[in-house]
Amino acid sequence: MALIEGSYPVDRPGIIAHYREWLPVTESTPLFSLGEGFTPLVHARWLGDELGLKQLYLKNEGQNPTGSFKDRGMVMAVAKAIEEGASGIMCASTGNTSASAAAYGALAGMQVVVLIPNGNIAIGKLAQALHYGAKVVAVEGNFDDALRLIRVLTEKHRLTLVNSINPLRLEGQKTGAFEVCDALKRAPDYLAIPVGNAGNISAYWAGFKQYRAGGRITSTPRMLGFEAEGAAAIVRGEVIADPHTLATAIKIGNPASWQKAVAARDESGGRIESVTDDEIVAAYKLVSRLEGIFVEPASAASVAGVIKLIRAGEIEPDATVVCVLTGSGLKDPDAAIAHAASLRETAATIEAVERSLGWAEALVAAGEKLA
Ligand code: AN7
Repeated sequence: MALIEGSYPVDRPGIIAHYREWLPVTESTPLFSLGEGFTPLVHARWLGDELGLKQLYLKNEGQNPTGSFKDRGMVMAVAKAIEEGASGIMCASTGNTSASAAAYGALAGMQVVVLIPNGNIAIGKLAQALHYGAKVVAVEGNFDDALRLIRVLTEKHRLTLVNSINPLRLEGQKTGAFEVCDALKRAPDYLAIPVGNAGNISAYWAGFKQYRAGGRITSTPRMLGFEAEGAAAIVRGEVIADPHTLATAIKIGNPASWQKAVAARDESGGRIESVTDDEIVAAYKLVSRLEGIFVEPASAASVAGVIKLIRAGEIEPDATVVCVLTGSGLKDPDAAIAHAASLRETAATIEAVERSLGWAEALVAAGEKLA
């Protein structure tokens, strides 16, 4: 198999090299990598105790090279684009896809063009796309408008479309399911995941089915997908013209992989439900405070959904549950600061710092007690 003429990590395989027998890889597919995949599956004891779940695991996809799960799909899509001699790639994005496309496009030496909904992507993602050197076009419209334009522009200008409607994206992303099973030595009972375009839930389901067919696992999990309430097209059964949620990554009113997600739900005996922004924020804070894992708001939808189902008695306490945490909290510092305690600003003196922490009063009170 050909190795790309260029840079790659020498100390770890990429997902293409590691899972090549399960992927559409040929002799001329470059073993192309930024070191994506092999993210931690954390046995979440503190959060599990809080929820009454002994076997709760968090798949921390924020540890991918650009800080989201998109890297698994992008490495595959870009490797195949190289193999096919493409000159450039293009996508519409709520942010993470654009960051990932820009990074892998830079590594491949390709032209990258991304369309984003103006004013509606987290600042870290925008910084990444620009910094990696993509041409970033901010359109007056939402993600669904941008995706509509991309379908036409990629045809017209013969660029490779790298949104998750490109099946190679899902091929790469299914390796997340392989890793979960490899780590647990079995399939979990439930796999909870945020849903935006519904590509990732479809990819994980494809991965579980393939691993079962290949004899690596004997059962498959129930797939639990969670949309944000203001963008819950699949739950409501209709396209949402003006979706809204603070979780901008999943602010999508017409999911591209809608039918695949419904099939994943039905074939697995699972469900697709919605969570409110308040439920997302509560889970967002809980994951960082209890487990030390900083995620972006959209990623917390999987945990918010599990909390909701546990409280409703719909998940058994002895079940093995995996929540996919899709992206890093560093992507969206504005959301993080808006939902955290406020900063304590003081003069640079011992007394001022103690006062700001409430320690001065505590010392005075202790002194009074002694007196
Ligand atoms: C952190 O970047 O759609 O259901 O354009 O960034 O497969 O769409 C991002 C989606 C979940 C939803 N969590 O995954 C994009 C984009 C995070 C995300 C999703 C996204 P899909």
